[in-house]
Amino acid sequence: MSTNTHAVSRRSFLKTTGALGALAVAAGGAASADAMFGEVPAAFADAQEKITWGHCAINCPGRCSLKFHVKDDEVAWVDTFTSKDAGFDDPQPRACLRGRTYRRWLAHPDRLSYPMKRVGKRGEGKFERISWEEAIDTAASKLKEVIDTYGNEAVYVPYATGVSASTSRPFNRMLSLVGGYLNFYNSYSTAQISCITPYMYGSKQSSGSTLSTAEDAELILLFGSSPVETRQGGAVSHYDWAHLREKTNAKIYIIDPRMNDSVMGHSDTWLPINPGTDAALVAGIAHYLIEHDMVDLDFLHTYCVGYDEETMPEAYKGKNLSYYDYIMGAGYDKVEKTPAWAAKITGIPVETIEKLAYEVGTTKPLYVNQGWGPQRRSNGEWTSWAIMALPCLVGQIGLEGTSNGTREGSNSISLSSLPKGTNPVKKSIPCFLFTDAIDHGPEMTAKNAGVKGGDKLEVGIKYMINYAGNCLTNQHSDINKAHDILSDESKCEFILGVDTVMCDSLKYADIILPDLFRFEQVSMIGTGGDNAYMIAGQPCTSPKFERKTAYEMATLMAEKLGVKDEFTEGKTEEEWIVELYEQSREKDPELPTYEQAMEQGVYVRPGKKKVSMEKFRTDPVANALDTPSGKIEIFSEKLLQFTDGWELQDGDTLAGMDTLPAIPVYIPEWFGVESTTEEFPLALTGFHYRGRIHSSWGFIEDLKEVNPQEAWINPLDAQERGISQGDTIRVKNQFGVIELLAKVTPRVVPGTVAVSQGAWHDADMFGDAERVDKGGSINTLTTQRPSPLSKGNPQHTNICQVEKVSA
Ligand SMILES: Nc1nc2c(c(=O)[nH]1)N[C@H]1C(S)=C(S)[C@@H](COP(=O)(O)OP(=O)(O)OC[C@H]3O[C@@H](n4cnc5c(=O)[nH]c(N)nc54)[C@H](O)[C@@H]3O)O[C@H]1N2
Ligand SMILES: Nc1nc2c(c(=O)[nH]1)N[C@H]1C(S)=C(S)[C@@H](COP(=O)(O)OP(=O)(O)OC[C@H]3O[C@@H](n4cnc5c(=O)[nH]c(N)nc54)[C@H](O)[C@@H]3O)O[C@H]1N2
Ligand code: SF4
Ligand SMILES: [Mo]
Repeated sequence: MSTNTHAVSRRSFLKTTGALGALAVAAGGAASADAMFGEVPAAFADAQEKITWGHCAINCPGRCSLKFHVKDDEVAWVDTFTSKDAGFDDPQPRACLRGRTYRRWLAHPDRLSYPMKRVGKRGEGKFERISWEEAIDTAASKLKEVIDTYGNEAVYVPYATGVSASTSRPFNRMLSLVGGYLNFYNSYSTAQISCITPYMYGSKQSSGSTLSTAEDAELILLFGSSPVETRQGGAVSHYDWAHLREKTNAKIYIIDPRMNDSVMGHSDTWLPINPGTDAALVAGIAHYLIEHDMVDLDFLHTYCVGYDEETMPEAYKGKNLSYYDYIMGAGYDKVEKTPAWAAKITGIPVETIEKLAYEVGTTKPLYVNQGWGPQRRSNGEWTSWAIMALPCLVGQIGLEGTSNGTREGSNSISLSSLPKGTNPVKKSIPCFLFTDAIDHGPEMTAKNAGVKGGDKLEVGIKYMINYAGNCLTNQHSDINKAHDILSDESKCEFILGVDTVMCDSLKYADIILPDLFRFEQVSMIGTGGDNAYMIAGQPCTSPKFERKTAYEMATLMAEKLGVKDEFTEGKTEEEWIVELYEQSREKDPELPTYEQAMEQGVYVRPGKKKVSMEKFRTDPVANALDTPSGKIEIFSEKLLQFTDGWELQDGDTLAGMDTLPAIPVYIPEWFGVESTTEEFPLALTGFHYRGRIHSSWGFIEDLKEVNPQEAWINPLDAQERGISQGDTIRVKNQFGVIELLAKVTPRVVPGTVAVSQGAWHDADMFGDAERVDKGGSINTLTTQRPSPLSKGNPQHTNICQVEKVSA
């Protein structure tokens, strides 16, 4: 493999000349159109083709390269970077089906083309075209009014992930210049694991070893991770996973309530587990290891705190608070965590747990990895902590072929981003609690809602700029409740929505601005898996209709608010990109020049095997972690101190405790396999689907045909309910009802239904009392109650009932 030796002849870009610059002309044409996505429209047949490069900017680690074949200033078809472009076989940031269907989105009849104002009720979706002048004027004057009335703490930019690029946060920058906005912390992706990892490993060890490291492993355990589905694209973990399996002889176990697609194509073992119970599985394994003398005591005593009495912090000695005491039944709930105990909870037979435990105890190197499914749950902080504790029990940390139990690490190219400016507002909320902050902000405190930077909120959220996100409803939880909060105009008084299509969240906007995709403007992004790469792109066509870039929109607002010069610093977006890129090159001089980068489109850098915590393993004193003890903390005193005095709800902690556990225990979920009810007797778990990235592409009919929205249900549960494959069914619970197709399959554990997240919510919110969601969005059924420690979204934790829709 070499670094960008690929020929550039097919796209020898002209020197960039702003919005319309960089056109490459090439022969070729209609015959090469991808049959799957339709013929090149007849109108283009004779036109000369130009090719431009761009990147996928959706929240998918692929960030793939897209190749636009453009005729008469219209995109005729889209494909991707291939070995022909590269001049080498791999790695190639090739786009998946979704990326290759972009033409379906960018030219869709529902694509937003003009600024609009709302003329119906919030959520009704009735809008009228207005001028840019009116749109910006309204958005700016409302902002001023809210700031004057309530202060800047009432202004908020919700979590939203539809655009990743080096200049993708212009609205935050604009707001910083007019007094600021309420911050958020956490993400919807990793709230629980990102919160717990620093307690255990310190703040600098958040990622695991690269997948390439696992080539040296003898045993590989993946907990709730599916690189083939969630790391798609030609140059990230999907690719790395496929290659790893060609190279390794290791035994691989994938532990998941669902037989995910990453299990396929290798003699892997799927261990079906009840959702939300991984910490119980780990506890059962720990018990076996202890009983059979397979625990690495040297490692635990040298590198860790809290495994047993010997390494408990002074103040906590003699109280049976160690992990060992939890496992052996001397402390906490006083239950011995035998494999038989774990079997009942996890649904995994006791012999299987014992066999797995034996293998864990005897096979080295052991590579333990977890995805983020196990942590996006009500007990996710402790689940992810327990999974991380597993390799520690057998000393499989910091050595060749091992990982630290977190998600795989990567090699990536990091680019400097548009400075967000200094936000004068210091307070911050967990992003998942924004609907609470709209509904009852002044009741939210540090101790009941994780408010940071102050003891409490003074005011609720009154003004939002929702840019490139569908998290107001569709991707947030309990859509019915979110609707009730957002549709009340006395609560959040103004919502500005910026998108490319009328997603469900945008129906709640008061003013809508139509955005250009990143491949309709100059853009750059870096990413990577085992290998690192960067993609630079030029506009594929001129801007159509009245669409503008987000940078232009924020500039217009800044101008209205009298801070244009401070906002732009006299620069166009492209000038910013050039300047930021030069900053990146100063830090990383191997990067090509800007001109080269634009010419090449794709820059690839072969990555290195990275073993997490290698230095710490070699010398734990010289390379102490930045935890309070400098060691791995299996018991965290800091967690106890931080959460002292917190208000907890029933089920947040172990029965009988009034504090949060400071070791990785199994806490039964509030809505889980141990808390189903007669009314809702099944667990309901979610996953990220290959048909969409969240809700993105969720309205593209061709993709819906390939990837229908289905509820996975085990034949045992289906039979009981008279449900057959392909039936239309209703899944319901205390929060709502969704309608979708049944996928009757042994690929999901009995007693649990699995529904992919991100389907487009489709309910009559005004006429239908039941608000049946015929789009099948799982967030009609999820709760807004946050997980106890991180205050994150526990969106995989639900219970339900399923019934066939009568004919
Ligand atoms: N139940 C459940 N819910 C979940 C999850 C789960 O596992 N289960 N996962 C959560 C996670 S991890 C995440 S990250 C969130 C993601 O939630 P979101 O950040 O809301 O992601 P998307 O649904 O992809 O929405 C992205 C929006 O950006 C728009 N967009 C795309 N390209 C552009 C562009 O160029 N410009 C503009 N202005 N807009 C654009 C799309 O049309 C879409 O409306 O969802 C969370 N929600
Ligand atoms: N195709 C596609 N790719 C994506 C996305 C997408 O929407 N679609 N979203 C992107 C984003 S923003 C993110 S954050 C990541 C999300 O990446 P992840 O969070 O890792 O993805 P999930 O599908 O939520 O979970 C991974 C697996 O965990 C399983 N799982 C759920 N609960 C449990 C549990 O309690 N125990 C165990 N052992 N397994 C469990 C699920 O069945 C699933 O197979 O993916 C990214 N990639
Ligand atoms: S959705 Fe992901 S895998 Fe598909 S083209 Fe975009 S970045 Fe690549
Ligand atoms: Mo995410």
